[in-house]
Amino acid sequence: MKLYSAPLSLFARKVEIALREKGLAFERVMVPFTQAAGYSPKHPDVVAANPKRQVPVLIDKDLALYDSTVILEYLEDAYPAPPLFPRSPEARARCRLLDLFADEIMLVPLRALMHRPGPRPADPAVWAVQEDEAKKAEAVLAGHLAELDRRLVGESYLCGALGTADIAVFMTVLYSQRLGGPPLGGYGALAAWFERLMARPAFAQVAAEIAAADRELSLPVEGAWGGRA
Ligand SMILES: N[C@@H](CCC(=O)N[C@@H](CS)C(=O)NCC(=O)O)C(=O)O
Repeated sequence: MKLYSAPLSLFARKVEIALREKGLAFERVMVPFTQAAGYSPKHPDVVAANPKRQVPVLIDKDLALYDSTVILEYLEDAYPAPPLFPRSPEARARCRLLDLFADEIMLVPLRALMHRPGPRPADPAVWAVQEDEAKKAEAVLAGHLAELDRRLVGESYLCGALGTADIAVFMTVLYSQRLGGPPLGGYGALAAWFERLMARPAFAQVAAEIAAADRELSLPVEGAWGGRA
């Protein structure tokens, strides 16, 4: 298998965790990324395989797939052991909703923090407007973290056993932390879940590689990791 990923791609890193949790070998191709130019120029293989021109792209034999959620569902169908979804249709559907919650609901306020590691705009007024929006987004994220915390009280994982919902939500919680979102200190069950995942090599490797990529590519973010960055 070949995975087109990128150093700071939330969605491609989600696929990396799933591949490693399933014990699947893969060749990783890192596409170019800089904070100033983003994903430009696009990798030609990604453009050829994905009409959205985005990573992740996974090639398995003659199958070319894009979109992290579609890829994770394919991996589960094609390589069912160890499972990353529960068995019953109802439980599977609940887990898919959590994946969607991470990728589409939490992503909205997260996007409003994404200017922080990038180059400062020449006009300070532009930064001030971005930070106004970011402060509003932080309040929304705090609500999402509180909801996740409530769900995790008395639970080790979001869907019973470790699965794709944990992977997707882990990535958004990690990004919230690296972008100076609300510290996890106020959310005991969520913080314990985050540490539980960080103890797993697949999650720890992604977190360490993202931290290394930030040191190379990004400006320091004030308040990242609850001020411990
Ligand atoms: N819904 C897609 C989102 C993919 C996505 O946003 N990829 C970003 C990197 S994290 C990208 O390639 N952005 C470049 C662009 O949109 O031009 C997924 O789950 O894979």
